[in-house]
Amino acid sequence: MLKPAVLVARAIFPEVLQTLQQHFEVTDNQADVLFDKEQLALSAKGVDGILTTGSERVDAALLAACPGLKICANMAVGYNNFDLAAMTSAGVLATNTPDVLTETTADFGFALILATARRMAEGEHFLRAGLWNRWRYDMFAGAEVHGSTLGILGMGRIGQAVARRGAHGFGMRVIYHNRSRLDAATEASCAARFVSKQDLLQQADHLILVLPYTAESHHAIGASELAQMKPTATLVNIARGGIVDDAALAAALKAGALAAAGLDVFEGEPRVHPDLLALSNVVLTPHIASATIQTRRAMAQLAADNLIGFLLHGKALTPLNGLR
Ligand code: 8YV
Repeated sequence: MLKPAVLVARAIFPEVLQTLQQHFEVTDNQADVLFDKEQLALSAKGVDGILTTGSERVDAALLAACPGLKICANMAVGYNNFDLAAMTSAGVLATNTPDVLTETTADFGFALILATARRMAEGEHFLRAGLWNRWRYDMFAGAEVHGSTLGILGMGRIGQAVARRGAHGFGMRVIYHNRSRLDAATEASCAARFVSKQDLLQQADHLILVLPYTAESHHAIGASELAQMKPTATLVNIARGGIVDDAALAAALKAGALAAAGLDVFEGEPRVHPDLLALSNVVLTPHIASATIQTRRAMAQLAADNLIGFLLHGKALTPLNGLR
């Protein structure tokens, strides 16, 4: 019997690629060439499935160019690179990788909160530049994390994991805002209190963004939201670029309307707004919140298992759209 054909759009763990090769005719991209739209469509022509990452956009044009396509398995929990409506109407299954990255991503979110509040990047740059010649009482004095108010915008799995760290590990008062309020038992398990977005902005000492990027969440944090925050507050974004208006954030940081920011994601990444690069009160990391070897391997394996499950047995593990 002919094996189904699969495109693995980016380099992945060799052992996961080998598993896929046992089941499928695989076109790999271990050279990790970044395909443009045309190259992606060309490479995906005739395949039954694609293992995508956040870098590959699956839209109506790609779907039209690949009429035999049955599934796109995203190696990411976020799926704003998918036009889900177009995929559903083309009868193409979409899958993502929830759960396997929750705790790891929350760890990194917390690391960014700490690094931002405690000015770790600034201190390190200062030391490396050879500027450290004495102790001083207020040198890189930052904001308290333990016992302060943690604000969480977006309270899905990762938001809840951040809340648990804040409440149980750092004795923080945790408040959150989300499209829908959590049930009482879940709220109690992460000791978090639902508040309006306005209260969240006004009360948080440290605000972390953990919501999906959609048309609705585009620039959810812009100039007017930043203006409502405490001038001593910090902002951390581990969700998606585009949720924050990066130009407005840079302006607020420059004006002292906000103390500091920790950013793992950027509008138009891998480009970073030059005004952010020019600031010292920002911690900038290259979209690595899920990046531990174990977690990235689990994400790749889950994406592969979704391809195997669906193309060989008719059932994916973590589908995003119902097809029939
Ligand atoms: C991915 C992420 O590594 O899962 C997500 O949504 O942002 C990251 O964990 C990235 O999207 C590449 O696929």
